[in-house]
Amino acid sequence: MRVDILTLFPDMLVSPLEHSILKRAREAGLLDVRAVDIRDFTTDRHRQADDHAYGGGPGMVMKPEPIFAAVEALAAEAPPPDRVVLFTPRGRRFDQEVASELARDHRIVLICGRYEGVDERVHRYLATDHLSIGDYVLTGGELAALVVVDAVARLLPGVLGKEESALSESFSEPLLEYPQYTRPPDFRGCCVPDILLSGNHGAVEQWRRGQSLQETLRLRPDLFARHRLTLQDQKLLGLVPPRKKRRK
Ligand code: 6GU
Repeated sequence: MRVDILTLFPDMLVSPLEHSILKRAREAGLLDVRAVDIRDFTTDRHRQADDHAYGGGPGMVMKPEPIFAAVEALAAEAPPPDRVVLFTPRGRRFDQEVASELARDHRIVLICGRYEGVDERVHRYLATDHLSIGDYVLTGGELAALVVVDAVARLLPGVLGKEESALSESFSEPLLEYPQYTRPPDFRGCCVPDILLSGNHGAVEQWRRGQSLQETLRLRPDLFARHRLTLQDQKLLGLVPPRKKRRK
């Protein structure tokens, strides 16, 4: 998948892409992320990419011309982008479902706005999608773009190893992950649950499922409400009484 990220601060994007799984994905040719400096598409001597807002008010607004020019230059390369995403607090909330949608694309262009704003014509006539990563205000879209690239990259075929991708299955359901432990079995008196040391794989699976359900119910009742409980889930939560032994 190819991702072009348009920004006034290309250096902000470098380090997060140079570590761990994203680094490996890029080296394997599964992910091609490029930072594009919007300023390179200005035509004036001062390379001016923002200007005062018409009508007054504080802060600068990102000018439309260099952003349009950058997207048009990129769109001339094949394959054409599947979408042009503008990061804005006004956008659709990014979540796992949006990540899965984006992961099906071959090529996307991401535009990072600075928080004071982007000329409305970019919103209306250039962007095909508008995304926000949550209800808080960032200084710009760069961190949001990195969040999206990270969440999308791990869904691309081959990016996660076999063991890691098994973990990703559980996220296709809106449930929180179960608690994980590693050695030592006793750390400052806090012990790993016996069941995990038992070697009984079936019992471990059930315990994990029960923990996922309980923790989701306790910490994220909103997520829990979206989850369809199986009969097995209801039993693990103690919602179904155990079947009475039939009397002979
Ligand atoms: Cl995409 N941009 C800005 N400036 N703030 C945000 C955001 C985006 N998502 C959440 N807050």
